[in-house]
Amino acid sequence: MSDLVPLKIGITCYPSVGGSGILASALGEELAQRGHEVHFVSYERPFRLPTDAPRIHFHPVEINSYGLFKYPDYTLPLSTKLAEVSRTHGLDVLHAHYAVPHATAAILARDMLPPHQRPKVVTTLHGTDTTLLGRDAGYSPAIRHALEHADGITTVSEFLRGETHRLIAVQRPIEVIHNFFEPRAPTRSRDAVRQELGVAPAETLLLHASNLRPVKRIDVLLETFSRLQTLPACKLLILAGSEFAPYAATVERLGLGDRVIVRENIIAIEDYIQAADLGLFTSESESFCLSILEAMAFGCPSVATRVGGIPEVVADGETGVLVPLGDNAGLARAIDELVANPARRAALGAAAKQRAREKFSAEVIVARYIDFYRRICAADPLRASAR
Ligand code: GMT
Repeated sequence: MSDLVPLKIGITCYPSVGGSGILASALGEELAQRGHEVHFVSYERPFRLPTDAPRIHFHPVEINSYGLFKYPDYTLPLSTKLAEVSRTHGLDVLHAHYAVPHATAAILARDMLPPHQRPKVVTTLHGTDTTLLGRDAGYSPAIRHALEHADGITTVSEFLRGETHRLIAVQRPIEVIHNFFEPRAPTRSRDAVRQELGVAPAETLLLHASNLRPVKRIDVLLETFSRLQTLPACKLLILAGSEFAPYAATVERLGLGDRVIVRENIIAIEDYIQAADLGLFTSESESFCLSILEAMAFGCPSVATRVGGIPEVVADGETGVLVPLGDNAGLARAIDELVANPARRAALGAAAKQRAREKFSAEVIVARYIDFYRRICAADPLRASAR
């Protein structure tokens, strides 16, 4: 198949707020902008997907819960829908983002079809599918089976490739294709957003963005913020991908009520990221940490725990500061030093923005995915000649 022939790509992912769904939506949008035909299949439309972009289609999965089922099943209706969309639109590739249940549903869909109608299945592992579910005896064998039967496997970091081989014992080659972030233009000015947040020009605004899952260690985030020497000059903005209410008591106990600002389920994240001066991320495990890259793209450096794939995103000491997991005093010290030294913060931020553009832009990363798709498709003469 010539490199000039546009590809027809199906993408299945979680449509909700979370790194894998955000990346999958952005990838589909970029592929369509490059002339490829993109079909999203999920139980809801991915929340960041534009509604009117050309060559982007959405196919909802209908889930029927029968009285016999104690839990509604998603994997089988998803696999059936993926097979139907593949057959109807002649898909070249089915790209599953996050192994559970998307990787299994994708190979099931492919195997339902006659050989000449079968798309190639690519699975991208994003993090907790390996680092959490890969340790779960109820999931690991099924994930391994789905990966062994995929036509291509990618992970979003070198760290995650290593963990996938170690925890899931996959014998197949795994390609590392890092995440990307292409910032949209903010809809409001930095000053207007800081005014909305009640942040004075002289104050330093710290930023944390995540879905608040336990692995993010929001307890450490709040405890670190509370022990800052520079606390009177700081505020903390939390862009929460889920309800923050479970942490409200901790905020009160630490006496942070007037310094912690929360915004839940924000779609226009760029408005708020541009308003921040410093990121703070305290995860105990992260395969990549898209939120750090989003901040870097706006020249906002981060202080973060040195875990997982984060050292592949942040050049420690050059575009941010990494601190060993468990050294909460070290996190607070690093924040204090950067709050007290705006010139160093600005230098880190400028380098962070350049690194985001040079290593993690859509231009660099989307080309990697397209090249990977074409190599996978070329490996199947039957499929290549069928078009
Ligand atoms: O736990 C989350 O952050 C959500 C999760 C997901 O899959 O939606 O994020 C994972 O995928 C992101 C996109 O590839 C990565 O940036 C995150 O580091 C990763 N999360 C973890 O590894 C904990």
